[in-house]
Amino acid sequence: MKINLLIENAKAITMAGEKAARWGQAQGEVGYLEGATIALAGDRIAYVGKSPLPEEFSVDEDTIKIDARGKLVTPGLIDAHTHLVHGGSREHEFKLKLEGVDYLDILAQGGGIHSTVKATREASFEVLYDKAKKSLDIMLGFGVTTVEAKSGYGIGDFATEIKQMEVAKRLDQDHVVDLVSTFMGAHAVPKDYADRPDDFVDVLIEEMLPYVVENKLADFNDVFCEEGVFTVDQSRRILLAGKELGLLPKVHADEIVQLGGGELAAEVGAISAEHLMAVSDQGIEDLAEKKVVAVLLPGTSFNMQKNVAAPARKMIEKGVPIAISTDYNPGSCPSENLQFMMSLASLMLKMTPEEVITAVTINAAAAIGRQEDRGSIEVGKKADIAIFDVASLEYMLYHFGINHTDTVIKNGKIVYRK
Ligand code: IZC
Ligand code: ZN
Repeated sequence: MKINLLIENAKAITMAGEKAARWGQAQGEVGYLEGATIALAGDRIAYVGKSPLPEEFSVDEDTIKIDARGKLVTPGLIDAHTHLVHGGSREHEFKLKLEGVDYLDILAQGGGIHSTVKATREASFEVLYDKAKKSLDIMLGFGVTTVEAKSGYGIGDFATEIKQMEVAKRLDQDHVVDLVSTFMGAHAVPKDYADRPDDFVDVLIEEMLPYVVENKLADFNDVFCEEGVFTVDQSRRILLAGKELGLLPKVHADEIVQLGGGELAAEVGAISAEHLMAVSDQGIEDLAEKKVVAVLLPGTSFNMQKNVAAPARKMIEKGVPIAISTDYNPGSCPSENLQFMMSLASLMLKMTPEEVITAVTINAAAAIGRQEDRGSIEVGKKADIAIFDVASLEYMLYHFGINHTDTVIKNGKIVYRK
């Protein structure tokens, strides 16, 4: 077999093992391989090991060689929760937040998500595409090779919702980063439905969900289950209706107010429950029992400035698999920097660096149903690899706020170099 790219002298965190999310103690057991050779053929990983490359693999003058001595090699990072495609920004809310005005109060007064809905509606396909592409380039630079992208800024205006998903679809084709699409029509109640939200739930279920499925616009269906947004009962209806059509549920659960979103995610068989800053003990028990991946977003906790963080240690103790993502969005977390979120996961959620790297690789893959072909450095998986200019994982998280990326490899090709 011909090798296109050979990484030598690597200190690698392979995450090799079962092709599934890790929980409990296993979340922190990552498996270092020192002095490793990693060989890539086409878009796949062909060999990983400590010995010299076995003879069945051929290396010639076309083979690109990377000497990774002194650097850290990991699977390409995965950002499993973003609101990538949107128009405009919300820096006008920054001052309000510093004055102590609540995120949900801004939303209730018609700002927040509604202001991004307006900006997204007014933006053309091209404008949304260019803006999202810029963000994807930034993410790639941070070592991210797969990104989940939610719609949700069209809400009542279905054409805008579709435009967002079409942009994500096009970017998945055009950009080296892979995109996984989530329909989030239930991100806020449109203003015209403010006094009859159940009618909007009917529209979502009867008109929007079938269209999304027929046109293959998304893999997942997400709901903002939150006080003043969608109730647990409304969320359940929307998630079960989507599931019946083949869209796996995801839930923005117990982000700000404890409504029972964690319990709901487990009940409807969600692939993931996101945020969980206010999750109940019962919610944690239920997520652990069903092995729903908890996608925690410490950048949002940090940016909300309320000194509340998701109870990650309790989740790990109870056996909930944890992923860490950016939540990149124009309101609660305007940052694409997953490496910063990794530091915050240690500093704010008290996760060990090993638990954190699991959370942005194999567990993040599991949160978007891609654990079979990515999230670890193993023979047969996609050749998506990040190389960081750090001697250790501890150093990477400790030296926070900067970009440690040296090289990013996607589908077996070098796509970013410092
Ligand atoms: O635009 O505010 N939490 N949805 C739920 C968001 C944050 C995104 C936003
Ligand atoms: Zn979100």
